[in-house]
Amino acid sequence: MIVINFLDEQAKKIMLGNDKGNYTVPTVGLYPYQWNWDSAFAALGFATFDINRAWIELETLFSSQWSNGMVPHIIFHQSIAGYFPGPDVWDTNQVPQTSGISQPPVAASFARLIFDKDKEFGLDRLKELFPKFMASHRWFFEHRNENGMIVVNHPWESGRDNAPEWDEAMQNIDISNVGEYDRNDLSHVDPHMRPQKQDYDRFMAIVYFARACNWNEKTMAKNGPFRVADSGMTFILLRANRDLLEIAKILGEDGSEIERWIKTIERGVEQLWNPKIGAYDAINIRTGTFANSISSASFLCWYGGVENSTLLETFERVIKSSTYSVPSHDPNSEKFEPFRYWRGPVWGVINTMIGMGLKQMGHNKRAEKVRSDTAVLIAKSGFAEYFNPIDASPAGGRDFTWTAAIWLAWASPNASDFQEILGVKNGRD
Ligand code: 9WN
Repeated sequence: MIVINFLDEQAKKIMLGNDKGNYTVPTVGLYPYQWNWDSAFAALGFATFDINRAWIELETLFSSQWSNGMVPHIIFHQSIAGYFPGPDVWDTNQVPQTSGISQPPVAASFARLIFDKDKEFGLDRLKELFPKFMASHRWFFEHRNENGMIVVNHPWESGRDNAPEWDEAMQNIDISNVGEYDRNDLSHVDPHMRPQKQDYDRFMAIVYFARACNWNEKTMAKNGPFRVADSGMTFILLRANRDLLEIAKILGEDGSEIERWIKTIERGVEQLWNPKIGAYDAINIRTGTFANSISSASFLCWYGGVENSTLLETFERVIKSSTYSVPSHDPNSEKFEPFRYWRGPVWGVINTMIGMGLKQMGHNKRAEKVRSDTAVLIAKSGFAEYFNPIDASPAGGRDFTWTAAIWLAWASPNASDFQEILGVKNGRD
């Protein structure tokens, strides 16, 4: 218990250390700005000890929403030397400056949880945010919807930068005009834990294409160098819509548009099922081909409220191949790299969503394994950005906001509040 209380205190300290007043940076140095889904996780963490600060985090995030509804993936509140690509590279003409793509929309789901913690306090805050959540989800349906599958225009948009899901689509990107650039990430983190130059050249080629067409969504959808349907994004938006519908009911708002969105994705998601690998997969929209990649994004299906017994078998197999759950890529695949960013390591935030989903679908034992593995990783190796799934070593940035946040809200044995809100009473297993 002493260790747990110590870790609770550490987690709070990290969050407060990364707190810039009305937003939180993911970690000092490596990521000096506000990131979209990091902030939503931060809000969940703040809600365990400062509910007002939790709402402020979401409000700051949505104050940079574009007029078309998009919530950008990075908000450059102040100019800080040392992050590449910085605001001048994105050149999106926003105030404050922002990147030009989005990130997984977890905000509405977490706002619902934060509201449930203190309904009286949160009601006005939720009311103010509701139209902004609607505009953000509508943007996804207008600009990232391919037949009910949700696509990403850049691997960064998925939040899983260099996952093997993107390899095939990335290969086709022309990098002849990318030229030289200086990456700052490699001065903060060991290069063998980060995406490689071949990935970064392609990341930049997509940014330069989008910048050249002035971030025009129609042009990017039609001719952009990268457009891939992502099971992670699709399940996260499905879940976010279910939560938004509940929020609409709480506020007495019309939920019919949200109901239509839910039906659209429920149909769309079936196309992402790849029987060859027994998992939900990514599809390159340009070529129609599956990535043939079993990744932790597939296991977000329960979080999206979708049941699949074959996937449970795949999940069991993947979990058995790894000391700690849930590796971001199948350890049995030749592409598995236990230290390289999204090609194998465990991420606490993905585990949180997988654990929440498993629990809500009644898979209590599996949910508890994912939670306790996450807790052990943090207890052994601290609040790292991510972890080696075989030997638990810490990787990437340290003193990471979202790892601290999910510890407080979900992984810590003391995190009973959210576990009760999230849990189902009568699990099947
Ligand atoms: C690019 C901040 C972000 C996370 C992403 C993670 C990583 C950035 C990077 O860090 O991406 O957006 O420079 O690698 O992949 O999920 O939001 O923590």
